[in-house]
Amino acid sequence: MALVEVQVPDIGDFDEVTVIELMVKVGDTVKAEQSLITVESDKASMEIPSSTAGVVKEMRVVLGDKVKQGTIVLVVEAAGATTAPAAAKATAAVAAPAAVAAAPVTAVAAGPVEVHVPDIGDFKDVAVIEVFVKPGDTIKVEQSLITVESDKASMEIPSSHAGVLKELKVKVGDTVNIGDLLAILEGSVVTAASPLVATVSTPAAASSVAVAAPAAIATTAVAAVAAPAHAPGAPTLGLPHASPSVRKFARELGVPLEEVKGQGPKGRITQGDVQTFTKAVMAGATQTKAQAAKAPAASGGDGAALGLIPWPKVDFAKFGPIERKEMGRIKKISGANLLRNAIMIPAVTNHDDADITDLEAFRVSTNKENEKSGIKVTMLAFLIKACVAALKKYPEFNSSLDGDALVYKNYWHIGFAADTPNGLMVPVIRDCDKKGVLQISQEMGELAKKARDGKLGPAEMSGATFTISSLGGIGGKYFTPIINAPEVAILGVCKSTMEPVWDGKQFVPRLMLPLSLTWDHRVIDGAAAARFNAFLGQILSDFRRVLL
Ligand code: CAO
Repeated sequence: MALVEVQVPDIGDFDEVTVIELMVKVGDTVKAEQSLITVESDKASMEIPSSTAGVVKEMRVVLGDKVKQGTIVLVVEAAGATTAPAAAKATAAVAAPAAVAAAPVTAVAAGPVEVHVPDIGDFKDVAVIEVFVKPGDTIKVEQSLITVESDKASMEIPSSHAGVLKELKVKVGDTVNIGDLLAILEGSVVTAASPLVATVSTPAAASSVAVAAPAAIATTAVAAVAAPAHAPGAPTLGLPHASPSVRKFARELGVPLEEVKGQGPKGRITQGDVQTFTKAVMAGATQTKAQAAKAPAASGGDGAALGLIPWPKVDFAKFGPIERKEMGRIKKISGANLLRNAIMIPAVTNHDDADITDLEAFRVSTNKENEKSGIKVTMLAFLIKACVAALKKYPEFNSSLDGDALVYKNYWHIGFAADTPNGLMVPVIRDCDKKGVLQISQEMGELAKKARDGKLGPAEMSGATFTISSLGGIGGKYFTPIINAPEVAILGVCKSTMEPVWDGKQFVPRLMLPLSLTWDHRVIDGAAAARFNAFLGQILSDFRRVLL
């Protein structure tokens, strides 16, 4: 079997182009005309196909290399007589539209002027993949109107005239050919001088190894010249920086390329980037903008994104007088977060009671002693200290999920839910392990006031490792708080009540505090949750244990 050197074919006027993507590697089996590398000039990107079928034995170029016609790309061990015949190469290979010198603008005309697809070389039935302009736009000579794309290259089609766009004759998805009417301009129409200089090249003589890539561009009498698309590093009007085959691949999968982060040179989007994005969407790790738009809003949305039946639409006015009020900003934001957390976290709640008889007595006496200081020691402050002790003993409750890994945090910042006129807010007290109950009580008072006054900054609401939601001052027995992602657990506290508790000999009155611990079952098991609650109960019933 013969070793064949595959060279860069005739790529028109492109002197030296940069290799920006390697699409094959040593050991790969390639077909004749399969794309091997992508090269890029300052104006265009194009794929270089193989002249022959076989197995890649040696790569002769690396990313960043400058290549030109005749540069050996790689060596293939040819699989029999599979070299593409010259004729086939001539039509299939990359036709790089020739660069054309800018024409001086001279004539001024008035009235409607038609703009047609110029000579775009061997490209037939190329798809319009982007439209840059709309009726009413003022167009300059050589301003790009649309981008067209074949399976191997893409290019922008500029306007041959200046003026105001009256009518656009194509849309995304149409296919166009040389001479097709693109647009009608009117107003002060400036015409590019004719003739423009265009390169005419003949198909390269097909040798047994080289790919003939004719840049067969005939000079057109007047007007526009196809300017290859995608200046590297400066994608035009938001067009993603990617090769035609990658964009085709993305379109086939329905991937919105503008949302894919390019990891290639100069941020270029590679096929691997599209695959990574697709995997992330399938795994639910990310959403496309369209999915996000469809996702249920704070109010519940329509549930379509979850495959649910539509949300019931009821004309409430039919049944009685109504008043419609838009929800406030905070309610909308917290609503959307709560909904996501409720749906995405496999949450379980354990309920338990803690005997806080002695602790409450201590709290009341401390407050009496400290009356003059102005700082009121709250039950919530004791709960925070008790939780820090439990979080230290059971560190997974102070962790967060990051993909398949758990991030254990060696700091203990505790959030507490605060009911404000604008809605629920969660201020965060930092480094609770280093602070005493008095300091925590004081900070909590200040933060709760700020929350109610709408003065809480984002920094004061971020970084929590665990949250406590206390309804103790209001009432209730137990509830099921929703975890504040990316935390993995939350403690709900309700109103303590005097209850008869059996001490082994008799019922005694004890002040019992209802605790509801919601935990993420992906991270925490039921037994651990029960242990956490039991430990918390022990601390609250005898706070000296915090010191242990
Ligand atoms: N059991 C019985 N009484 C309790 C109690 C409990 N667990 N916790 C507090 N109390 C009592 C206090 O003793 C105090 O009574 P006095 O006024 O007679 O002294 C009163 O309730 C107020 O308590 P506090 O000043 O200590 O305030 P707090 O710690 O209860 O609340 C804060 C502070 C910010 C948590 C609260 O104002 C708040 O916003 N709570 C609502 C939180 C919320 O909305 N959670 C739900 C989130 S999920 O939707």
